Amino acid sequence: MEEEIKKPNKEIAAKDLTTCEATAQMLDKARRDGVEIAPHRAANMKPCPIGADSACCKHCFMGPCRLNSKDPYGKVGICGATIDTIMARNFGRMVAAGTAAHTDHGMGMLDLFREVVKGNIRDYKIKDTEKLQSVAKSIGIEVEGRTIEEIAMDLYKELERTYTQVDGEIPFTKRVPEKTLETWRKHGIVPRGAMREIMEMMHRTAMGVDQHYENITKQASRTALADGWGGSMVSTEISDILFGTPSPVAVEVNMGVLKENEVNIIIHGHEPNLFESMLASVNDPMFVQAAKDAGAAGINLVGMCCSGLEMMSRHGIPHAGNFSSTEAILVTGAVDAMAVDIQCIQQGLSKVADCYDTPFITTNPRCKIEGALHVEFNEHDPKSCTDEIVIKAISRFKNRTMPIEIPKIVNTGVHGFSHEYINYMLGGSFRASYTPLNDNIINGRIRGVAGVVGCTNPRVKQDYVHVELVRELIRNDVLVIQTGCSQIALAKAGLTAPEAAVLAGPGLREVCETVGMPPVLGMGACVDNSRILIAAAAMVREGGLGESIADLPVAGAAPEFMSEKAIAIGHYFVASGVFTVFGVTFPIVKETKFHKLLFEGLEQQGLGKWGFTPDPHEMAKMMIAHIDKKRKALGIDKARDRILVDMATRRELDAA
Ligand code: NFS
Ligand code: SF4
Repeated sequence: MEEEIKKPNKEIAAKDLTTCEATAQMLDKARRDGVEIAPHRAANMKPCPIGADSACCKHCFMGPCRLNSKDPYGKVGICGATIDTIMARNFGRMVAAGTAAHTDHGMGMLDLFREVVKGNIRDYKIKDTEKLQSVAKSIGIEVEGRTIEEIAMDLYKELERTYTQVDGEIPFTKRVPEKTLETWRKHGIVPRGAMREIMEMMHRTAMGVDQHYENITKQASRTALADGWGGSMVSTEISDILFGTPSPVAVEVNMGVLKENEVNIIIHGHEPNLFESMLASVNDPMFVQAAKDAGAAGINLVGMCCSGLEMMSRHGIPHAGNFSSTEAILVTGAVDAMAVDIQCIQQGLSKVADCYDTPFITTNPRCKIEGALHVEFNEHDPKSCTDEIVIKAISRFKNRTMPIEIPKIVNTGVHGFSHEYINYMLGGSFRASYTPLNDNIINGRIRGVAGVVGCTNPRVKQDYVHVELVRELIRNDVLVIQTGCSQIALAKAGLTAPEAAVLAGPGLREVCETVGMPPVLGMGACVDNSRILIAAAAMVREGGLGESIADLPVAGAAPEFMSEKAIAIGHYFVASGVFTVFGVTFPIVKETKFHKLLFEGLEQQGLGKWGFTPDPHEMAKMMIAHIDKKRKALGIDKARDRILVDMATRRELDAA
């Protein structure tokens, strides 16, 4: 029977679960050690087919109601809700959850900023005053002849509206290209304030409220935009102001960044403040000495997932791997402490850490995990938490009993391409601008720009879809910009190094070699997808590529997504005008009105649209076709064929 639960398949080879060699090595070791991690669990857990299609509703207890995705209009819920209503409500709630995650994080950054400006917190300070002024100016705050404190306080007050405002438009809508904003206004989807939009989304999707899929989708767009141009953007900008705007830096990535003879501390999560304080703690001479006294050569601080990406972009801190490697890395036995804050922290980590005697420490009151040690991080006294983590790590090092096996793989690449830096890199310091980028797109050297972002997911072979997709895109002269776990996948594949320019098509290669940049530009964490929005707005403003974001020859993808946050991000890109393709699975039944709305209708309204395919080559084809369609509409199309990466070239690329 199909429904029968499959027996654990012990034979599944690690190389079929991941293309990350280090993770594969640790998967094999975990198997030998009798330790179970996510890819093993995924092999033993069949996804619920009705949930996967979003054809079930549990919004009230007349149900839960399950509809048949094979015959979507054959049945309705007990209340009469149709498949379109049910799917739109589920989708809207995913957007609300993802938006809540990014905006709660962003609001936390803003709280920190306020306390720093008021002088109540002294462990952090405003590091990038230039960025402070430019962000303030971008939303109409007077900066001439005013003190940093005055500007900062005004900026705080203004940005607080992103969250709390009940009516009007959020501040960063001032950065949206005029025509895009006009389209939003026409459809009534300009966000008022994130709290209000999330609240209304939850209300409207409750039993017996909004039961028109088109109307629900409008609120989903409004909510998602409160993330992209709201919570996420505030988070990026405030983090830059407090901790510095990234500029390119060569960084080591992969599990080989762990050092057998040093105290290894991993920070995994999403908030840069914990990590910044960790950096201060590990550099404290007292702890450096304590580590030496314990027999270590030093303290080795490394990152994972998104806060790791922020730290690598700002400070060149090594990065040990993406989401699907977080449990696997503990299997090395070399991790002396793993501290986490919020988001994408798998509960399974606690058990794996236990198996390898690694202290696993939660730090945020929002995220406690059974079995983990909780050492609360308080911004008013940050070092008391981070010092304690260091002490725990040194003590574990001293008493190491576990055999250690560190995969000896390290990849070096260049990361930290903020929007500001791209401006400078292409335009030069005296004429910083997007003119060269736009020119190279118009003359066809660069065919278009693709944002490839998002998670890894144990339902698909780790990193494989990201890497195959990006290889084919750059081969076809599409410049790739990246964030999140995707960026780490490409870093491990060597594509974030300038030398990877040889893998690009002739036009993109020429541009990369002239500027000295890699064909794949890493922009940071998932909240830094807002940098991509700002870059897109700058391209429109620069001129020659249409009047709205929807006119640009650009496309986006999250090839291995797993998180609700990814759905929120996908939808704010779509609502901003970008064709966005997701892989793995798509939580919506085909051949329904709601599906048609997301995949076609929104584009007809002047927004972007969704796409789906689990296959990287098909994904590249869809994105390139879209880019070509936009080039044609702009009248800058030259006849050019899509180059398929065939087996022979692929072998060549692998050798390169
Ligand atoms: Ni983004 Fe970062 Fe990674 Fe996905 Fe999770 S770490 S916020 S959600 S899994 S990219
Ligand atoms: Fe079923 Fe309607 Fe209740 Fe949903 S809201 S569970 S479709 S009765």
